[in-house]
Amino acid sequence: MENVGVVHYGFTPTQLSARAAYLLRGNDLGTMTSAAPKLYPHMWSWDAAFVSVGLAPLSVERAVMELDTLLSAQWSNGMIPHIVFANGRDGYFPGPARWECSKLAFNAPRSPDTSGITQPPVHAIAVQRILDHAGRRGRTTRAMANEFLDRRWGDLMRWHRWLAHARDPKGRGRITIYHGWESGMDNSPRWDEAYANVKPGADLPPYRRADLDVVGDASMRPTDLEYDRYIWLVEQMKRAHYDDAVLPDVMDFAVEDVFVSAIFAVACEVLATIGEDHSKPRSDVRELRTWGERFRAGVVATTLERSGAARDFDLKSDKWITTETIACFAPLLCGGLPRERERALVRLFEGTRFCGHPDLRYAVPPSTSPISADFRAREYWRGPVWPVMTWLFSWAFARRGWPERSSRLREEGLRQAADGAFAEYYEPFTGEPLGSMQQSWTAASVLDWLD
Ligand code: 9WN
Repeated sequence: MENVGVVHYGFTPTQLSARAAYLLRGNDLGTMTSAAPKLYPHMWSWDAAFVSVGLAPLSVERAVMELDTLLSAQWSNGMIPHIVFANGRDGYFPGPARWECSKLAFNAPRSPDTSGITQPPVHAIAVQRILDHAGRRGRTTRAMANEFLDRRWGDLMRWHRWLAHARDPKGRGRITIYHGWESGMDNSPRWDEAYANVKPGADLPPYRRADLDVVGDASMRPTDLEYDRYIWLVEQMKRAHYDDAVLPDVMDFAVEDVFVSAIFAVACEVLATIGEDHSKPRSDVRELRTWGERFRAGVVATTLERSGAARDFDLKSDKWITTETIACFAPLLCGGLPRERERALVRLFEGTRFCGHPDLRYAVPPSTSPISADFRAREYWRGPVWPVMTWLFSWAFARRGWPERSSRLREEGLRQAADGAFAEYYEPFTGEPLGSMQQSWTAASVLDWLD
């Protein structure tokens, strides 16, 4: 496939990491980094964790501050909200006035303002990176990082406990999400069937999208119908006062998200190891290991016998959701598959349906398989490549003991990033940067890769 109109500047690694660092400084609002300067002028939960990974090589102190800001907004039930709103900043919808959490939710903090849903639990990965970097620094930095861990250990445990209980009340080893935004992959084809049952009522209060003011090309973003559904679900939650105990009965959307569950499984393992290394209570470490095992088994139980591909489960229609998206590879993050099945899944990842598709500009996983009928090359989570997902798999593969696979993703991810745009996502065939430019987590991924 020809690359028409795409300029690749080809920055050197040194130039690229300097630009990435400069970008994060530019997006720094003081004690939080905005997910992107225009489209997302606030702090997002999983973005903040990835951003801390990128900040850690620059300044362990600043990386700690990022997580401190996020954890200061934790709800009293343990939930880390998906957005922490920057004071007095406008330009994103739905903003605090629409969520109304501090007014409606008894678990929400009075301040800062937050959204009322959550996002994937990647935070333990950031804590691990912070501690690793601190270990290579002087005594003061090490002491500061240890003090951070002591201060926040209880909060991290409450976060994991909330996920394991409130979001898996039946102990199935899979996290239930009540909004597609909670998956972080908002309009992935994974959610199409479940969203078909979300029928916005006539009493959906009017609203105006802000995202299209920033991203001029509407074909790169979710559709208006999708937005109506997103906002309708927020309305349902508000009417339930964001009460964990009520959501299962009132929400039109409830799915077990296999990708979030795999992230949770591995995050529990990572946190347990941190706990062991830093003499945290044995009972906490035991609990984390038990959750890690439960969720790994929960992920494995979703997989197809022949390909090893993982599936989500729609709790409303009581059906498995089978789509060809990056979420199929959830078990590669947390492990646990029988050997043959895992081999098949790695083949799927590296083969022509995903990273090995002959027309891909870079051999990195697209959000949806180009071979799938659901594939849309420019549309958000329906096809484009998301650099931060490439980073997550390269991190996981290194952890799984697959250094070559990990470096291949890193190299390809860096080749893509050499355009210096730090885009939110990329067109898989042409490499055209799409969505928001100067996206913080893209810069953070590059900083970690180049460290
Ligand atoms: C809704 C911030 C976030 C990411 C998500 C991504 C996108 C928000 C939006 O941006 O979602 O949460 O308004 O589209 O899908 O993964 O955390 O970067």
